[in-house]
Order: sequence, then structure tokens, then C-alpha cells
Amino acid sequence: MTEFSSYQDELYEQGRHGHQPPYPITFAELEKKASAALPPKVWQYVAGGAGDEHTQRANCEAFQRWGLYPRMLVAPTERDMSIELCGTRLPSPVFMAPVGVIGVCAQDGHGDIAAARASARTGVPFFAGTLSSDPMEDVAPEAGDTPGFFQLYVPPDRELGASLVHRAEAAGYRGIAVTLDTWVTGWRPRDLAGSNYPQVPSGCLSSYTSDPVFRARLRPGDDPVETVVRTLPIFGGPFRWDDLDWLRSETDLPLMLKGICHPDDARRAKDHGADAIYCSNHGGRQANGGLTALECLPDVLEAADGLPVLFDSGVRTGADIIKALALGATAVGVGRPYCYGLALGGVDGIVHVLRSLLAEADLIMAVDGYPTRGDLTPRALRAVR
Ligand code: FMN
Repeated sequence: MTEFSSYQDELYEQGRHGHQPPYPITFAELEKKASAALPPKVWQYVAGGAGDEHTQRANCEAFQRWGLYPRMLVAPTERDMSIELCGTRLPSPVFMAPVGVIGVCAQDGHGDIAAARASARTGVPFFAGTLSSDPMEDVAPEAGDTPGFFQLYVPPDRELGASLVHRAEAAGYRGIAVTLDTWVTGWRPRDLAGSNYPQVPSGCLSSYTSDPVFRARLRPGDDPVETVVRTLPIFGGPFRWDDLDWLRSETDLPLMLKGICHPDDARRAKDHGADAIYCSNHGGRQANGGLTALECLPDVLEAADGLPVLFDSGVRTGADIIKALALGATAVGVGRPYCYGLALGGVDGIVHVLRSLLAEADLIMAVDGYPTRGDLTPRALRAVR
């Protein structure tokens, strides 16, 4: 059992020796400092969302409409947040969501490696992205004993898609999240205003440029990065139900479908052999539809009918994590918070962000009297106006 609350003790102990916390404690401060630390185009790409960003803001605000009941006379001195996800035991239900440009959020341009190292240090798994600064094979071992997962954008070229999948298997990733909501890039005013596409993602094409199928197709003199940008929809292309059947036939790794928000899609995903549903609206980056991922979660959970349901979009605090778990999510992901930690402090910055989220979540379980993940049920929540 991991004592996540011990991070609080460490911070107070450092204070006794005259050291202030090296990185911000609140998300608001983290965001403010990251905006100053990142190059403007990278900042706009990471922080921005679709349309007027209503959905992106609403994702965060949705958590305020739930309140947690404190339960007294329980005082659990030990808490157990561990979970099982698709056959993999994890010390906590928190994960780092796939972030394609995480590579360029790091000062040295190797953010995927930094995320993997933070994963090794915290036990928080990460999803290596198809869009990565370092090839997936170089990233995987950096996570040490912490299991990692691979996020797949499916290129229209199936031979290339199959190659990415088989490389992920060989590299030891424990599952594949196929991203469904980004087959075309959403309307992103911040990037449009700065003509900022595909400059930022093009720093993260090494899983394509290192791919043997891709390389075999290069002609003498072709520049690999140029060729990807010219010939591939770098976020994948149209992906439909029969494509899913093809993908299912290519791998025995657990398949998680990322971007499912409608219960009918969750039901159909199960029929098509998905191993997990990943309820997300891409942090409001893709379609400014107004419906938050959290609002979609209960119906998706019901339709998933026992399949694990991963969740992300708008999680900013330990309290948000606990609320998503109480609604029924199997595991809860963060996106922008760890990007900002990386921007400020590299591996240490990510570790700080993850340990802070876990410590807050753990302390809420302590104070509110929920000893285990299993005690967090919808009965722990009340809807508030
Ligand atoms: N999701 C993917 O499935 N693949 C990606 O390549 C990807 N790139 C992202 C890049 C950035 C800069 C951000 C912020 C998110 C990206 N996402 C990607 C979405 C995240 O996986 C996740 O769904 C989202 O960030 C969660 O919302 P949050 O940022 O509010 O925590």
C-alpha cells in the first residue's frame, strides 16, 4: 500500500529546514508559471482548445456540481487506492493521458522520456503517444517497473498502422488506446491565429520516421519529417467500426477506445471486442460541443456494463480525481497539469504535480472516511447547484 499523503509531510519537513516547495501547489499558479516558461506557440497549442473553449472550461467546472459526503468515525489511518486495469495492477487509479507534443514541452525536447522517468518514480503509468519526440522503443524502458500504455493514431495506411501496433507490443506496452476523436483536427482558434499547425506537432514525429514500413517507402533524398507532414494525416485518418475489427485482429493487447462519450458507442465498442472504454472529450481540444466528459461518464459507465472505463478531461485536483472515481471511473487521467509540471521542472516538475494530486486525493479519503477505492461509490456524492 502506498502512502501518497507522505508528500505533504515531506513538504512541511522541507519548510522546517527553510525550503519552500520548488513548484506551485495550486493548478492556477502552475498554469500561470507554465505560460511564462513555454515558448508562446507551444503554450498556445498546449493550453488552447476548440472554438471559444467553452467545453474546455466546462470540463473543469463540471466537477463543482458534485460534492463529497464526509463520513465520520471511520478515520482510516491506511488507505488503499490500488486498482487493476486490463490485467495490470497499479498502485493508484491515476494516469498520465497521452499528450502528443509532450516532447516539446520539455526544455531539452525529450518530454516523452521525462514523462516515462516520472512514471518510473511515481508508479503513475503514462500513455506514450504516436506523436513523440523519441521513438516508442526508446521511451518504454525509461518507465522502469511502471507499466506503460501506447496511444495510437491509426494512419490510413494499414501496413504502417499494423507496424506501429506490433512495435508497441514488442516494446512492452501493456495496452493500446486508439484515439477516435482526432481523425480530423478540430477548430482551434489559438493555433489558427498563430498559423501554428503543423509546426508544433512536427517536432514529435519520430515514431513515424523510425518506422521500418515508413522508411522502406522513402525515396533517396526524401526528408523523413517533411515526408510525414506531406503524406500522412499525422493524427491518423478516418477510423470506423470495420477499421476497429481490423485493429482487433492485429493485436491481443488490451484495446482501449479513447473519445467515447455516448452510451450507444460504448455498447457497440464492447460488441466489437474493446477491452476498455476511455471516456474523454480530448480536454475540449477537438469539438466545442458543450457537453463535458464528466456529464457523459455515468451513462457511459452503465453502457460499458462491467468493462473498465478510463476517464479524463478537466481533472485539476485530487478532489476531482476522487469524484470521478466515486462516479465509477476505473482510472482517471490528467493531461495539461503534467505538461505544465514538465515545462517548469522537467522530470521533477511532473513528479511534483503527480505526487501533489495523489497526496490531495489520499488525504480526502482519509479526512472523509473512505479507506479503499471500493468505498468510493456514487453514494459518496451528492449533486449540488
Ligand atoms: N490525446 C491523444 O489521444 N493523443 C494525443 O496525441 C494528444 N495530444 C495532446 C496534446 C496536448 C497538448 C494536450 C493538452 C492534450 C492532448 N491529448 C491527446 C488529449 C489528452 O490525452 C487528454 O484527453 C486531455 O488532455 C485531458 O484533458 P485535460 O488536459 O483537461 O486534463
